Amino acid sequence: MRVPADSDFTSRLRSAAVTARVGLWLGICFGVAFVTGLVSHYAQVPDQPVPFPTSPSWGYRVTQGLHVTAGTAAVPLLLVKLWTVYPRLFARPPRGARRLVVTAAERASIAVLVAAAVFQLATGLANAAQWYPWAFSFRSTHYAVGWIAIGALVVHVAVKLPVIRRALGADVDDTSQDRPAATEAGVMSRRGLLRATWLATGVAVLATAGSTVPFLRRVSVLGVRSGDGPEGVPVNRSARAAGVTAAATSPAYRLSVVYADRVVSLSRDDLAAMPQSTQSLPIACVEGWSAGATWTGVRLRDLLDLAGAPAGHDVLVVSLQESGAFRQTHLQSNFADDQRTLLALQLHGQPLAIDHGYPCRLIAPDRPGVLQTKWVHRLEVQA
Ligand SMILES: Nc1nc2c(c(=O)[nH]1)N[C@H]1C(S)=C(S)[C@@H](COP(=O)(O)O)O[C@H]1N2
Ligand SMILES: [Mo]
Repeated sequence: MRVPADSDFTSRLRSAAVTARVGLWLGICFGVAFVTGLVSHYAQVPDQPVPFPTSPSWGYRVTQGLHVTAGTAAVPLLLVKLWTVYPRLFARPPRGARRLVVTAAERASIAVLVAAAVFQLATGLANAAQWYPWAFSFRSTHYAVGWIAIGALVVHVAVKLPVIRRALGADVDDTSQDRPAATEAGVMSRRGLLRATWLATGVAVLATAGSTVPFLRRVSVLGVRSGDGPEGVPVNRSARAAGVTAAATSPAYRLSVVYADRVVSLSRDDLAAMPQSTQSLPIACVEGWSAGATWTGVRLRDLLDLAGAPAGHDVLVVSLQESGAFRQTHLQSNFADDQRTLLALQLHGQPLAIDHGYPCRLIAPDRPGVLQTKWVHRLEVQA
């Protein structure tokens, strides 16, 4: 088999005019995904120099919905963009040592960009589909590679800025920046290709956005877990998967609230006998789905008061679950002291289903779903 040469690619569709237009939207998607990704990462850092805010309660729902939607939209854009530029892979290396070094450096930076971009979209999509075919920690790896991708993107845009500006400033059918080999009309017009690209992007967005935008739910064929679960709220990990069914339904269940050497022990009936508060707070999973819900239960602050804990302390929230990354979470003091933060006993006016965290679960405003601990067993006020 013969390796193709740059001159084998003759379609005028593979032009900077198309690449720059698709690239602009791809850059916007990566920018949005990067910024919202930083937010999501920071929200999950236990020790926050600047406390993550508890308001608006739907903030994380919006930023994480945007994150997953922007990543999904980037998939068709990246595919089209790579298609328009890949003949360059087969371009002959230039003559002369200096130009060779410059070209090699440019190629290497593009290799890093493409590898990082493909890695981010592939791992992000797999995560949104709750498929973890790898051994590394998703969050720290996706975060680290996010920096590499955005760094390589900034370098790439800076290097290509003259070409991008000329391409975006001229008509889409302008051929002044085309490769010399691109001399033939493509299978469709450039406008047609762009329209098809925007359409594919729109379909990708609609197919996933319904996991977080309720009225799109019916069109979101690819949306994961959009509404199946007791009370119409999706379930991420079931009680059976977490191995807590027996402990959660046992009459011996007690909640312990621990502050210094004080321990307060409460049954579910004790919790139900305390003053109850009802709050509308969404569950917003890092995987992109979210759902608004109405919770009723005991204010976390009231429980901390029972143990004599003053305001301003972080709380370790420990579940009945014996293993797994989310068996316990760190609740920052501003969340612990917020009047809307509950140890919920009910969802939509019904006793919590076991898959939603019976006997009781944490629900706090503007908090990533992964930290809304279910089947709570102990609250340990930190020193
Ligand atoms: N103990 C425990 N709590 C947990 C989890 C878990 O695995 N174990 N999963 C979390 C995740 S990832 C999400 S998105 C929410 C989902 O809550 P739901 O299943 O009630 O919708 O629960 C959180 N609470
Ligand atoms: Mo989640």
